[in-house]
Amino acid sequence: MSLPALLRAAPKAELHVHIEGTLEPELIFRLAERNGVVLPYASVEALRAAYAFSDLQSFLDIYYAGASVLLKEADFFEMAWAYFERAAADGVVHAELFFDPQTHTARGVAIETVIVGLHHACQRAHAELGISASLILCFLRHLSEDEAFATLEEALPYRHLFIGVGLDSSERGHPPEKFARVFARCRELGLHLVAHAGEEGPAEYIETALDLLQVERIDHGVRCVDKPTLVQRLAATRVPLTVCPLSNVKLCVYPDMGAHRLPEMLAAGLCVTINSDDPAYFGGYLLDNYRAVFDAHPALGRDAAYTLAANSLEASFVPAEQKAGWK
Ligand code: ES4
Ligand code: ZN
Repeated sequence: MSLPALLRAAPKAELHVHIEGTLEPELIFRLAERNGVVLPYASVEALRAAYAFSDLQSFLDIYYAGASVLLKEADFFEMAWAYFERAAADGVVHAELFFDPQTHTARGVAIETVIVGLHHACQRAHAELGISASLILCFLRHLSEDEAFATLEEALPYRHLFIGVGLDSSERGHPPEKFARVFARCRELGLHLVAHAGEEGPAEYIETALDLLQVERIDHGVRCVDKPTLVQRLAATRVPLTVCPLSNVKLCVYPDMGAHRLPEMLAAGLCVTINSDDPAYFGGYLLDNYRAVFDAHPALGRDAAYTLAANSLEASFVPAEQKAGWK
């Protein structure tokens, strides 16, 4: 089997995808019209033309504007269903979706609307596409600890519909320790814990996410290469890193894919996984991310393809029995 065919055929898990980041411009415009939301862009083309980012914040401003069209349960369902159809075509067998409730509750959307709409899409993905899927609630780190606690409280009636919590949005200036007490509470509730760290922020944020938040995976984590002792620690403990190559290039973490440090992270024995982050904004879904990495790094071959796909299954939060079924 050729390498591109192998990349598609290998069973893969996607562990770092913001479901609001899968909203394609066409769906944004369709939902805006249906919901009577006025967008600050004249057309699909004008919106797409605005997708030129200089850093994380320049992206987040547009991403939050795009999410403003989501009002009804059916909107959340349609967005996630469109993602699952796309993921199935890429050979995704399991997906853990991030969602940002605070982006929606701030606009008066009930958290029930968000969670139930997404949950129905997860159920249908399992029934019709054979994809197992679960939800991870993310706290926006630019907001306060109190607001995170209030969001957690609102979400508790739906505790059975999400498996964990994460931390996303503007990283610099909002270190993990700001949410240490929120994460401690989530841990008591038996939730899985993850956090974005070391995307734009320093390697130290990865360490504080591990030590003070006690996260089980690091989202991005690419800045770990700045600190050899941290790389050794991550390799020894096999804490997974959910790396998002096209995102990193679009948000100027690296000047181009050839400069991405993924090959040396793999060589260091890290549990690296490949993910799409916000595929509608960054130019590709999961398989596009795999292809972009392998195209830019010809030294990566079939071994790397197997390792990356296997890492994604290993790093998922599915029960051990389900993992055994994938082997
Ligand atoms: C995000 Cl790329 C990225 N980083 C941090 N927070 C996010 N939310 C959506 N995409
Ligand atoms: Zn992300």
